[in-house]
Parts: sequence; structure tokens; C-alpha cells
Amino acid sequence: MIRTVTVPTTPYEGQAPGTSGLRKKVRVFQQPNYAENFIQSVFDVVRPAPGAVLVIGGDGRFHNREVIQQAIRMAAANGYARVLVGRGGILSTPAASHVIRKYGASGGLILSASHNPGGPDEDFGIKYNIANGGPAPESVTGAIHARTETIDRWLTVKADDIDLDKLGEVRVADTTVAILDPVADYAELMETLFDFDAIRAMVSSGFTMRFDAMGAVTGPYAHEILEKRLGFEQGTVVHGTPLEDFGGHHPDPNLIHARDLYDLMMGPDAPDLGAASDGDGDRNLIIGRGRFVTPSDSLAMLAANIEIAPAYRGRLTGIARSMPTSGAADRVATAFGIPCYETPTGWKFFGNLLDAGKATICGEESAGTGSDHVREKDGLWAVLLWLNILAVRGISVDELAKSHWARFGRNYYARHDYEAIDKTNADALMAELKAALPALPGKTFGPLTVAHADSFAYTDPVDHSVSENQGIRVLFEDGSRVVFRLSGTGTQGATLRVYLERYEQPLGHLDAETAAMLEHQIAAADAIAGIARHTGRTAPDVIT
Ligand code: VG1
Ligand code: CO
Repeated sequence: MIRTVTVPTTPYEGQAPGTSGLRKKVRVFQQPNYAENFIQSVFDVVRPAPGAVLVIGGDGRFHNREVIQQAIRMAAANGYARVLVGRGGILSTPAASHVIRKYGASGGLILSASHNPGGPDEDFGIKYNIANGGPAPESVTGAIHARTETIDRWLTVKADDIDLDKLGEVRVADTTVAILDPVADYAELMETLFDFDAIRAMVSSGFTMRFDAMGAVTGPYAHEILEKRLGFEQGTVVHGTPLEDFGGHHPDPNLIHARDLYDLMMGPDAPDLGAASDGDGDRNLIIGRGRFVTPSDSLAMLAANIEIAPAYRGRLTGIARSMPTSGAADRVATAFGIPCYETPTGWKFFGNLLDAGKATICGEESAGTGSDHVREKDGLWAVLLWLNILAVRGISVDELAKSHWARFGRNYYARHDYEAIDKTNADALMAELKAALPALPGKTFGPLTVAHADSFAYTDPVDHSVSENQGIRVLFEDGSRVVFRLSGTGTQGATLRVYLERYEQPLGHLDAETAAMLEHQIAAADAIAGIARHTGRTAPDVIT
């Protein structure tokens, strides 16, 4: 059945075909032909071969089921032989990545707007992952974007909605649709990576934790793995049922939106470990009793200890981090004599490095950490790796952090977000900043002197593709730096992200206040970019 589109809605309008697929308000997605145009554009670009398998799943947010039913009919009309769907329309992003790889699918549609809030007035999103299980690279997202602008029809079959809650297979036209247990394959994979016996022994000797699933997709995974398989007591997982509006919360595991967890961990009743994940389960927040670990530090600490976990023994070939992520991981790589790759923001840039075996572990400052076990960042994986390391080393998070800094030094780090600012003003700020770059070296800002300033460009070491304009870097002579970029995942106006970093030697101040340590970098960032002048804001909305 061919549905003609006379006035093509252009799904990507106003959004860079960027970081994580298409992300808009639910009301925008509910327009006739809107999601359909995007999905058909994906199929027109990837052209499923005979016998092709497609994976579909989402984070359970409002509008998830409607789009899944439509996507199933469209997949049938576009010639997919099999469609694998998580029961209830649920698949976390890392679980979807695993299912794509395990069943040899040609790709998958993941329905999520990740850490953005959900509900009728909030956000929805769709991203396409390729056969390696990872986010589509820029060549593919660019082609999809171009196709959305010229598309004039979409294909569907006449069929009723199927029961998404019943495991098993049904036919939709000539296509077999299999409803899978969304947790089983993923939990089984985790058992092959980590020493579950060691973690179980630690739990039975009294180790406690709280995992906050934030009303989002990781609830069922965490209940199964942490409580059922590892023996943590019931109630360890909180907000463990995926809700269409995430209980009204913002499923972003940071110090603002996971404040209750932070307060618990800093208080007298703190368990040994506090952790949280985001809407689609690919991010992680790690807090020890009385010790918050920045995601950049977590990457470095996990990399330094990853060979403790059975599946990684003798296998750490390289580390990769996104450019705005702190250089803490670089110190580990240098000490271990392995490479550390610096990529643009977004997990898709790690795919080639992981496929080529150049990197074993990857991470971003935005609370994403993962490895070559899938091709997405993986929130629960990071929690399990922490547990495995703590169980074997027999130390606390705080002790591990302190011993890490005493060996490698400490990268003080913060990100300041200015949200929902006027897009024109944000673009003007970036344009002015870029124009000013050549004149920056040698200039002083308080005690800081600029050593180097550039607009970050990345050449993929595997396919040699070049990605330009991936953020502005200003490096100071003392080794500290500020980075500026505009978010590619916001759905309202523009979001300016300012990343601040300063390194302290192993014999320096290792337990100081981050804000105080970054005082000069914060002042320099405003002086260099004119943040207050361009945005009218005198303070960031979110500091992480
Ligand atoms: C943000 C993060 C980035 C992450 C992306 C997707 O992008 O900064 O590190 O890869 O979200 O994460 P941006 O362009 O808004 O800074 V998720 O959890 O949405 O898949
Ligand atoms: Co996410």
C-alpha cells in the first residue's frame, strides 16, 4: 500500500542531523506523516536486502507503542523478512544494540529521546542503528536527512495492531514479527562479561547499593540483574517501573535530576554504592558513600581496572573519549603505554574504533561509558564493572578514587549548560568565538594565558572521514582548558555547553572543591565567549 505525501513534513527541520537521531516534541511527532516520513526515509536509504531482519524497541515513553505499531507495518511493506520487538515495546539502547548483533539484524529503530522528559507535552525521538549495533554514522544520517526533504510517499500494509505484550511470533503480511523478552539476552551477556560470583560474595558479606532507574527503561533490567541474579535485597532498585512520563521526572542521571540519590549518598544512611541511568539506559551515574565520581574520572578509573573483569583480562588495547571529556583517561593510557583516541561528541564516533579493535573502552563526560561488548554506551554495564572491581579489590569507591588520583593526578572538571537560549544568539556567540580564535593565543585572562585555540576537527583513523566544527577548544599554558559547543539533542531553542577542566599533579591538591579549583577557567570562559553578553544569562542552568 502506497501512501502519497503531498506536503512533505521535513522531520529534521531545525535540527542538525546529529548526535542521536531525530528528537522533537511529541506533538510534532503526532502530525500526520511525520514519523512515517522519517522511518520511510531510513528504509529508502538502507534498502533492506531479501531476508533482512529489523529490531524495534524503545524506552517506553509516551507515544512509543503507536510508533512501534506503525513501524512494524512499514517494515513489512518495505520487505523485511523478520522484525524483532522487545515485549511491551521495551528495549534499552544497549540491549537493542546487543539484540541487533546477536541475531544478525541489518539494523534497528530505537524509539527514545534518551534523557529528555517524556509525556504528551514532552519529547519523543527515533534513531537508526546499523548492523554492528551502533548509531548510524554521519554518512547514513546525512543521507536520511536528505531523503526526508524529497520524500513523496511511504509504504505500509493493511494490518491490525499486534499484541506487543505477548511473547512469540505473529505474521504481519509476509513478515514474521517476534516479540522477545527485552531483558533475557542482555542479562545473559552481562553474565559472560563479569564475575557474578565475586559480586554475589560481596553482596552477601553486606555490601549495599541503591540503583535509581528514574522511572525509565532500566528498571526491568536492574530488577533482574541486581536483585534476582546478584542477590541485592528487594528495594535496591527504585523507580523501577518504566512509565510513559517517567513519573514526571527528567530521566537524566545528573546531580540536578538525581538529587535524591546524591543526598542519600552524602548522608548518614548511605549504602556503599549509588547509581542511576537515563531514559534509554545508556548513561550511568556513579556515587560512592560520600564520594561523587565524575563521568570523566569514572572512565579513567574503569579503564585502569577493567582487566579485573573476566571478559577483559589482557585485552585493553586502547581507550577512546569524546573531546569535551576530561584528559583523566589519557593519563591512564600513557601510563599503560596504549593509545587514547579523542573523538567528537556522540557515540557513533566510537563505532569504527571498536570494530577495528583499536579501543576496548570508551566514554563521554555526559555519563556514557561502554566497551566493545556492544556498540552503544551502556549504563548497567558500567555499574556492573564498578561492582566487579570493588568486589575483587575489596575497597570502597572513595578509596579507589583517592588511590587513582594519587597515582595519576586529578582532572578537576565541570560542565555548565545554558539551556533554551535563543538560537540566533547562540549561533552569533559561536560565530564570533570562531572568528576570534586566531587572535587568542598569547592573550591572558587573569592568571591564564592561552596556548592554543581551535575548532575541533576529527579524522576517523579507520575510514578517514573528516568531521569538522565539533566544538571550540581553548587550551591554556598551565594545561587547563575550556571547551564550547552547542547541544545537538535539545528540543527547545539552543543549549550552550561550556566544559571546564584543570589538572592537578599527584602531589597537588587532590581533595579540593571543584568550583573553587575552576574559578579562573570559569571567568576566562565568559570573557572569551561573552556568554552573559550574548545570552543575557549570568549563571548556567545546570552544572554537572
Ligand atoms: C548529549 C551529550 C553527548 C551524548 C548525547 C546522546 O549530546 O552531550 O555526550 O552522546 O547527548 O546521549 P549534546 O549534543 O546534547 O551535547 V543520549 O543518552 O541522548 O543517547
Ligand atoms: Co541515553
